[in-house]
Amino acid sequence: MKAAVVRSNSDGYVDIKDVTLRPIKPNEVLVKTEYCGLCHTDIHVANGDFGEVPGRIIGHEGVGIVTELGSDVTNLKKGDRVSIAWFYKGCGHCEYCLTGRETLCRDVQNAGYNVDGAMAEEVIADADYAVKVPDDLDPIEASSITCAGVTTYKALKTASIHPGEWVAIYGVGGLGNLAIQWAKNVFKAHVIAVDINDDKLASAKKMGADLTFNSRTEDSGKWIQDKVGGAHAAVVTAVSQVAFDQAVGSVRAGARVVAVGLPKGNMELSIVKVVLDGIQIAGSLVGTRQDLAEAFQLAAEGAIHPIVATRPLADVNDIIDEMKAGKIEGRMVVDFGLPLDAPVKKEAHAVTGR
Ligand code: 8ID
Ligand code: ZN
Repeated sequence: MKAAVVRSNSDGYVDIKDVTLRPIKPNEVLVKTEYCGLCHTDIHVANGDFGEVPGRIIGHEGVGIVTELGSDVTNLKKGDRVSIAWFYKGCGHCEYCLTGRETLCRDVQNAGYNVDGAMAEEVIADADYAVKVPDDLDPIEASSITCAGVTTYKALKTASIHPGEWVAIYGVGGLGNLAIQWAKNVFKAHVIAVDINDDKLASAKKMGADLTFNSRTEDSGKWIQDKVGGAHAAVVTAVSQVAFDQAVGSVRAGARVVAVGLPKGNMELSIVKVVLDGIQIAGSLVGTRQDLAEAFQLAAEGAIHPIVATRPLADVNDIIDEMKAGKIEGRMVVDFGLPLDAPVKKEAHAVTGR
């Protein structure tokens, strides 16, 4: 079967190779992939940003159909649609797994990083960890929710945002477009979207952002302070260190700054501001199986609609280039039903702003 694997020199791209998966274990299922979105984290992995993993199959926004069941599997059946997320499996025994913080498990396995992922025609999943996709949710949209959606849903929970408060969303990419929709439609917040690209900000408006700001040449922090007296929370999905610094500058006293994006480098924090203004800084990592089930259900009910377009697997390195250049609106999703070299189809599958 065809799979996108990290190159031996970790140059940020992948090779499409023929790969044979090992046999499934008693607790596992074999999944025929239907769709897999390309997340910016896949680029970090292909680049060796978290440690080099040559030969690893990337992909953690996977959705597909169960085709084989291990002998011990009782919770899934053939034909079920399941997701393959970055949180692939925890140990199930540690303090994190036992206290609703399973993504922090010290023995965690992550799809497309330390176990093979879903940017492939087939993928092995652990039956206890493969969250089912509701029947009434579009599987292409579901792929985006498997990482971008659940991550931003969890980040907004972490931001403890209340109805009517201002939240600044930094970065309007695959994650950010969903952060805006969750913030508006589910958390009932007022949203300021910040990006360095006007096309992304136009998209943010369509998603319902109340205010938008291009921070390419001006400091968004100061602008947000002047405009609304500072945000009650900021969620930073931008792949840029400077965005984190601006986010800290954008919030009012008592606010939360939630770090989600993974650029290299350090955040600059004024100790005096953090202490005197009581600012909370929190990292937020994807979401638990329960978070993902909630995000799927809310999306199935129409609370959010990821902006997605489908492409053939052969385009995967082009998608990487387009993502690095900031040219993608929402998410590009590989459709494994398309022939490997199908003509490029870039139009958006669903665009809904409220
Ligand atoms: O669990 C997690 N914490 C998690 C889960 C999934 C993804 C973290 N991530 C990380 C990814 O690894 C990546 O570092 O979140 C980051 C964003 O992922 P993405 O949304 O998939 O990337 P994208 O589609 O390329 O969007 C990035 C956006 O950031 C903007 C870009 O214009 C783009 O719209 N941006 C950049 I680059 N610099 C900016 C700046 N200085 C900026 N926006 C505002 N200010
Ligand atoms: Zn991701």
